[in-house]
Amino acid sequence: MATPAVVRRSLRRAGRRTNLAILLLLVGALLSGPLLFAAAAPVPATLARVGHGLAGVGLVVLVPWKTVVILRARRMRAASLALLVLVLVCLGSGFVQVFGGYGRILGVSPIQVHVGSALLGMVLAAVHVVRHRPIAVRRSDLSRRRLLTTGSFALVGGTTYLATELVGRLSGSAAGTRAWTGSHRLAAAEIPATTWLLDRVPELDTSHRVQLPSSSAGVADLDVRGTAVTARLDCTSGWYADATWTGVPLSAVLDADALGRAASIEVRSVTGYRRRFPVADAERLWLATRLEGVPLTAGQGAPVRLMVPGRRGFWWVKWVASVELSDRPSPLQSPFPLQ
Ligand SMILES: Nc1nc2c(c(=O)[nH]1)N[C@H]1C(S)=C(S)[C@@H](COP(=O)(O)O)O[C@H]1N2
Ligand SMILES: [Mo]
Repeated sequence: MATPAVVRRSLRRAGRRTNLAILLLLVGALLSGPLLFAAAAPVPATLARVGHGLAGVGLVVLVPWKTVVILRARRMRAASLALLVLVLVCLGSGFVQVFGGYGRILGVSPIQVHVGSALLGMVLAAVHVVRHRPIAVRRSDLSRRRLLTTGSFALVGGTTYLATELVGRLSGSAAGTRAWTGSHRLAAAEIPATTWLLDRVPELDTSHRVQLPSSSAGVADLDVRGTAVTARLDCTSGWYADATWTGVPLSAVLDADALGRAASIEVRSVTGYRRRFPVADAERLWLATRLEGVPLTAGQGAPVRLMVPGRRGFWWVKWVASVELSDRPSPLQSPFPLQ
């Protein structure tokens, strides 16, 4: 197919504005990615997911223009080449995640490759931007003519995004049945033992007790008192599962007065992994001992884990050691776990 004259002309002018657009799209991707990881509710998740998808598709649309820019350069630094490879790996793994469904190759999921390459690429991109002539932003970039050009790119990007979603649906690929967050569905029985980063599965038995502010709760007791609750566990590694858990809400094991005086609830794992919640969440935080009526396996957090309907998987602290009340507000923590 012959390249239309308007595209050929535009390709010849590839340069500063191409780089500026790529920089903006990368920043957009780096902001929307973590937002998508944090989001659980339909509206924020959809906004973050579509924004992230548009940034990715936008980068793909600009590939011919950036290719012209790269080919024009006299030489390519090793760091720039590494950055190029990382961006391509990042984009590629993103598309594999969307279309491929949940799976692991050699123990790694597409999302792990996606985030890993994004984090490394971020460092190299910063070096790249600093080393090269700064990308000047000109007043003329906002002229009517430029805005028309930018608008046509946005239109092509948006259309390509919609076409990609449509192909995903019509082709019957896994892309068509994703949740708002983009995660793929697994049956309750398929829930994989997952850790955020480096945590190890500890071996605990049912004599384990959960330390509370001024007492402790035995696992057998929690198990007897537990009621069945259906919730969605949606892991940032790209899968979700709707399942029935058996648990006791923290509001039933914490002293109401003490709860009223505290600013947050900190749930800590025997591994040191921890998350802090607002006190108002006490009735929505469950100490769970069973999944689908069966006692938890070690990988699932046995003998007791947190179950948090409405929050992404990394909030569901496994192998709970203690529940503490604190006067530190809950936002005062790393937005994502560190271990
Ligand atoms: N102690 C501890 N709890 C944890 C994690 C962890 O690494 N350590 N990973 C979290 C993440 S990221 C998810 S998605 C869920 C996974 O639960 P599962 O192993 O039952 O699938 O556990 C959460 N609880
Ligand atoms: Mo997760």
